[in-house]
Amino acid sequence: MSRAAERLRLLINHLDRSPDVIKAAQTSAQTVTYSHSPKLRYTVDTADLLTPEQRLSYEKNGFLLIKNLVSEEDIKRFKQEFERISRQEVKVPGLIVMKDVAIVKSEFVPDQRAVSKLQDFQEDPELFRYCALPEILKYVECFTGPNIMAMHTMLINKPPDAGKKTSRHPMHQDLHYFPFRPADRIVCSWTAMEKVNRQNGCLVVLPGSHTGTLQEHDYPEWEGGVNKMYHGVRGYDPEHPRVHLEMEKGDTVFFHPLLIHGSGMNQTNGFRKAISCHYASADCYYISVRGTTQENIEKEVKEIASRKYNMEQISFEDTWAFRGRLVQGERTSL
Ligand SMILES: O=C(O)CCC(=O)C(=O)O
Repeated sequence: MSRAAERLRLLINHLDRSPDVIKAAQTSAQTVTYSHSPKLRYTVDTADLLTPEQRLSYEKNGFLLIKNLVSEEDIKRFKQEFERISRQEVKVPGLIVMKDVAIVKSEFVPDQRAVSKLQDFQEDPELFRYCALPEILKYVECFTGPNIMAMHTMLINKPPDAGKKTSRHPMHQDLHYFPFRPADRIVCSWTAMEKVNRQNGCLVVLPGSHTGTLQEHDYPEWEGGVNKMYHGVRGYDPEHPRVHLEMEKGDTVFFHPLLIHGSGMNQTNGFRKAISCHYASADCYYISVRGTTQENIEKEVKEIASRKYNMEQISFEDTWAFRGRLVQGERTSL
């Protein structure tokens, strides 16, 4: 047994005997505490990369923040590619270029200021390099196992809020968007492309919410308007403790698809950029969402996809199967 595995075994034995409160790995935002012994369900760290504290922290809280993971040079290249796409110098098949509702309603701005999000950049080799970075994949494998699919890609350019609070991202669970399971073998990596803090709208998470079930989601009733596809979770406990993930450029947070999270308003004059990818084990399988709370997002995605690809009949599963790309191991199922 490796030293890390041995430490983990000792730590768990210790926890099994003692109900005492212990401290978990510290995030940049705050320290989270434990009060009972965990079962290792959310991690599959076969390579023993995670320290026992990191592993237990993810099990308990549903997220893990790794500081300084992506290099300055890579982030610079992702920014440059984002700018080229925004200036329409590069055409990327399948890419969705989104604009903030407040900006759509104002005058036309022909550059990156108009773009609030790039989604589905799997056909852009420069941006897609993010999803295959070895430093990211080695952590992803701790949650998905060795066969890894990059299922969903985004570069978020949160704009300065125009006064309508539309730059907020409502609290949600990413699993709402996914017709594949098991949830525990799916993980998101989200890398800050600059310093993110409460002023420019960092991520905010509800630690431990990943141990719950998938909740009903819909558009929130916000006076200033809501961005397309930004569904919010209905009826979560507003008293649940929150963690604001303040991060430096290159810091990366990995989180579970049931973790309730969102992001605040950007109250600065600058744009807040982050790049992210949702990964799933290639051994995951598709499910039918008929009769479930996910029917509303299925309908919306199918409508967008059939307009975009000019196909009358397209299944929810197909919209995922042709966007997914293998980044490690074998494409066994998805
Ligand atoms: O980057 C953000 O502001 C939030 C991103 C997010 O949670 C999402 O797109 O699902």
